[in-house]
Amino acid sequence: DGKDQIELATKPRAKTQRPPLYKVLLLNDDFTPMEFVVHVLERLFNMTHAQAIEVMLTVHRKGIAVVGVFSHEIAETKVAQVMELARRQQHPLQCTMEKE
Ligand code: TYC
Repeated sequence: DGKDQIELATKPRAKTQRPPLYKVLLLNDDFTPMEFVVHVLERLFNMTHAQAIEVMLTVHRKGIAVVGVFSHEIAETKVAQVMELARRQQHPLQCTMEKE
């Protein structure tokens, strides 16, 4: 019947390409207030207050943590937004991105 032909005609040639994802990482420092970091996580990463506290404390204890995973463009925007909020308040908070 025609079913085999349809399957042959639509057989994928190679693994489907997915756009690479990027981890957005927040770095600890000794000066940025905990409340500011919590605010940034709530505001830019759509975390609840409880989630934001938990992630902030992970960064504080471990030195670094992933705060989200995004497409390259969104990750770049998030990093720029974190850095801009920190700069405006003169906090040394650092945020970076890394291919997953
Ligand atoms: N270590 C900072 C303090 O004790 C708090 C902090 C947490 C700073 C997370 C940055 O990404 C950070 N005030």
